[in-house]
Amino acid sequence: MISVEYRANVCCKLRPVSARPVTVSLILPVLNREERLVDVLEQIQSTLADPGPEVVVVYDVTPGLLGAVQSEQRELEERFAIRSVTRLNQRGFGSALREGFQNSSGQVIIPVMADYSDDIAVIPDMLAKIEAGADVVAGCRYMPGGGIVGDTIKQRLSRLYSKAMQMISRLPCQDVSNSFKAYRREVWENIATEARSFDFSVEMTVKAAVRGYRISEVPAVWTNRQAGRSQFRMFRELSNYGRWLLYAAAHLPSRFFLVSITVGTAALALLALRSRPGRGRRGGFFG
Ligand SMILES: Nc1nc2c(ncn2[C@@H]2O[C@H](COP(=O)(O)OP(=O)(O)OP(=O)(O)O)[C@@H](O)[C@H]2O)c(=O)[nH]1
Ligand SMILES: [Mg+2]
Repeated sequence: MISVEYRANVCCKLRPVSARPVTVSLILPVLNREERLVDVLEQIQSTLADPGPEVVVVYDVTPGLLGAVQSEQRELEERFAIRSVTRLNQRGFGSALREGFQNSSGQVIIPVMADYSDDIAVIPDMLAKIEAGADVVAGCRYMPGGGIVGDTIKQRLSRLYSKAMQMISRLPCQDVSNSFKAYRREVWENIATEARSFDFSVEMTVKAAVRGYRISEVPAVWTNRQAGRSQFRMFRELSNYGRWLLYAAAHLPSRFFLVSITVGTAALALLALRSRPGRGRRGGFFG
């Protein structure tokens, strides 16, 4: 059974960064409960000017926890004027974000993790880039001013993934795997996405670049979760993330990738010719 509830409908405007204010929606995905969700909402409230952005929290809830989650929702809606979407028996980080995007109204949409890992103070910088013409602005951990607090093997693999993406494609983004990105609504409306899991933001960024949207970056510090349980399963995600590398290589190949493919293909062809039956007896291809 799938149940979707829509609660308080609040749309606010972020502090104008130019003469024409940009409306912003923050999408917070939550699997059952996140201990630090209140801290994130407090930080949003204190960092972003009054009136703040539209905040859409997308809960995926196991039926046994519905009662507890609903009372938390009522409290948070009253205290922070959030909008919450509740899905029963549904899962998936990507599908939760999609649900949130669909139920938001801001001109700029920004996924924010509910475990207090994203740097809310960076949002005005993201908006300034959008106003300067960018369509997607990535929070980047790998540029001066950015960083990771609480480095783990997963973070190192994530960095390696972003490096691999840069080597094989022309994607102008050093931190493609970070979910903390600002998207102009038009980008979301014009891109068909299919990722149901954590690779959603990679898909959005790669497809946006393929469609010619402008990608920009701002430094952001990402803090590893200090409470609760991670939902990220490394081996399950390998094929999810792998396919976007292939997609990027096919649609936005880098010069390095094209040269490597050409040289590799030529080397294989030479090897194949050398090992043709009869060649060896007559001295081989060069002999
Ligand atoms: N609605 C919904 N939210 C999810 C789902 N999976 C993860 N989330 C939320 O998405 C955010 C990121 O998930 P995490 O488990 O922290 O993933 P991660 O950041 O890669 O892992 P950590 O390194 O442990 O922080 C958190 O706010 C989760 O509650 C899901 O299936 N549905
Ligand atoms: Mg996390």
